[in-house]
Amino acid sequence: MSAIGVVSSCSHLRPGVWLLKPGMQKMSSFGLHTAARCAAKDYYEVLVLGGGTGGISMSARMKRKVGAENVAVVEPSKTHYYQPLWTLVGGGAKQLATSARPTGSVMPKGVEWIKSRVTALDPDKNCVWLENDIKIKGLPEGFHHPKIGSNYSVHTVEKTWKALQDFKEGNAIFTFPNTPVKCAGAPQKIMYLSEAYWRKTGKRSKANIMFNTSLGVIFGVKKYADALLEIIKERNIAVNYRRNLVEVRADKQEAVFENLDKPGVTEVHQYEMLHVTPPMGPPEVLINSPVSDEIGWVDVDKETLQHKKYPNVFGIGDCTNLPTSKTAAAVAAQSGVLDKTISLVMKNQLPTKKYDGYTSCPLVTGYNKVILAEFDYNAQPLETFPIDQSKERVTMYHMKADMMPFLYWNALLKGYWGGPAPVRKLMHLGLK
Ligand code: UQ1
Repeated sequence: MSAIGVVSSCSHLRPGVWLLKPGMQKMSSFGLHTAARCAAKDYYEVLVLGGGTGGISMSARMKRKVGAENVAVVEPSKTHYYQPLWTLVGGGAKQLATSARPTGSVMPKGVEWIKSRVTALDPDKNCVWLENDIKIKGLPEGFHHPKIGSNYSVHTVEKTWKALQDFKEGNAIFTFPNTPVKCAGAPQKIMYLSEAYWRKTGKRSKANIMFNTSLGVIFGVKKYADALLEIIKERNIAVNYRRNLVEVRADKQEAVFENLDKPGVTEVHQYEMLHVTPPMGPPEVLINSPVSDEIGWVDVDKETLQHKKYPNVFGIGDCTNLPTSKTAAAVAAQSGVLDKTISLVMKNQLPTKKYDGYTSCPLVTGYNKVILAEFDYNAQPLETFPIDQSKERVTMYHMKADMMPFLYWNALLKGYWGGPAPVRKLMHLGLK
């Protein structure tokens, strides 16, 4: 019996129910599950779990009591069955189809249908957890077809280069998902490289380049966003905001995007090349873990990196809920702070050194050009060099392509690179 109509409290003494969506999948891999799609709200006065007989009839009753906008039903099945008829179907007296109706058609009008599955209940906190089973339809299988790649997985990064070289004529689409990602600049860096490559090989006029992003802005720091928008204009690239990739039909070279401002409304684009940035999130082991926040990120103090509840636990890197962009440069700066924090905690002292959220994104805008974005928790530029880093520069390209790998292998991994703060101080004569 799938029809379990569990109805939460709707009295004024107890609050309603929160929906939690661990949602995404671990950073930088495809497959398994994601939660690209979310419910319209994450809180309902009445939440009905299961859209069977009990669930649907109770949602109709609760709609009359508290109003449709305050009721939601969690039900993964697309079809609702009138099961009593199955006696006759089994006996050959009725066709199975006569017992079936689309779930959407039995949902009371105005009540939200959350197309997901409940994985855990937390009645003490009035929370339910939803499954992360909404992946990009058609992936990762679609990667077996040519014309599609992703720089975000070791299995697909070389497919990007192949698709780029094989490009003949048509749409080149670059995506940004509806989740946090590792290095938020990377989804557009490959677009600028592609544009430059097609210019170099005489194919630029054959390419209609599109950046379809779930976000409402091109980049979170205004100084660099302004510079990028100039480049986008100059290079004749189309940006479509609030567009989330929900399906890839690789055999037909079609990509389907949902308009996040009009849930349920989709657009289909034919592509000659598609670069996918997959939805990302915390690793499975951290979801619902005692060290994690509601989403599944390790819950640490944003300045000391010490766990908020367990003083002998610390966090660094992509798995944490530090509200900054997830990059290797951020890890470098965090490693310096965390070293100090742990040293003091080991001596039973309080941590003193504070992480300012420093992160850096070398925005590759061509085969010899980089805008070196560096910023802090407040999305304010925090630049190492005393020059305008929002300009495209050849020197910064060499720093990214030639110097950074050396610094990474020989200094950061060996624990000798805690980020560029000392260089910045020197460059700014101690003023920054
Ligand atoms: C950095 O520290 C770092 O970590 C090694 C990176 O990752 C590869 C970077 O991309 C950048 C830009 C920095 C910052 C370093 C300087 C010298 C600005």
